[in-house]
Amino acid sequence: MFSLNFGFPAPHTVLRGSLYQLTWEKPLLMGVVNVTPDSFSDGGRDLLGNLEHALKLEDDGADVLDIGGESTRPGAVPVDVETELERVIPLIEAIKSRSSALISIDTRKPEVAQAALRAGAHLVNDITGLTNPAMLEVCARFGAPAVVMHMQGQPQTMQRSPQYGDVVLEVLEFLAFQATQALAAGLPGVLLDPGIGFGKKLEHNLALLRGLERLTALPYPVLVGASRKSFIGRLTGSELSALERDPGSVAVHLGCVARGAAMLRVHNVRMHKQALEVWDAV
Ligand code: HH2
Repeated sequence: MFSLNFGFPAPHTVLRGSLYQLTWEKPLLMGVVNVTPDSFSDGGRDLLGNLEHALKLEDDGADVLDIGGESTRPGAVPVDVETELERVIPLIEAIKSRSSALISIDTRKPEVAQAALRAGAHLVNDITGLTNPAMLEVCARFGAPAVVMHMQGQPQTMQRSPQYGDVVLEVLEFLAFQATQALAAGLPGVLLDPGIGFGKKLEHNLALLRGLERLTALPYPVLVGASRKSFIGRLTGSELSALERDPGSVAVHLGCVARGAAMLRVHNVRMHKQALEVWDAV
């Protein structure tokens, strides 16, 4: 167990769905499974390849598998509901037939969230922060908790000129408000996510990471997803490819755990698992 010196709060329940409860004594790992042809760092596998990838992430120590059928990288072209459903539902069904892993559906579309929950997903990861009332309604109806993420703008244009006064305060106020709305709508729980790289320049990402304690002081578990994001390359002053950014991702995420993060959304689960175990031990 991490000591309080690392700013790690007492164990508590991170997720409580209608049929399960995930308690948090150590930081949890959410493994990214992109069922897309155009994600910024991976994707492009067929159904069997995605199933093998998901099961490997579970084997590597993922506590939750995050299945996404639409890339939301800066400039990404949106996909329609049918396409997204065709990508994610067969995979969720295949995972359910082979494993009892907790499954998260990474979508901003209520129709996709609903079909995924019906197919057995356990929680909804909404990059639009539950701003769509239909998404709130779906989550409440299925008794599903949700990740509430902050984004300024839309993926296609969000990196053109993001503007903030006090970025930490603005993100915090948005997340706290959306969390209250979600609980009032009947969701059993939420995780808050500052949305690293979603309508944020390098300075905004850094301010949010350095000021994460202001978010983790709120009475909700916090998730951070900095894995392989481009600001990591920028910090090293070199043009690292996405796959070369794993060591920087681990460094960022350990800093987040030190500031009280409860869950990390990562591509390389194995590397993060080892880093967390060793850091815990020393
Ligand atoms: N980042 C991405 C996608 N979904 N969800 C949450 N809650 N937090 C994040 O930081 C986050 C997210 C982008 O990463 P990835 O899924 O690997 O890329 P792409 O959107 O290109 O598929």
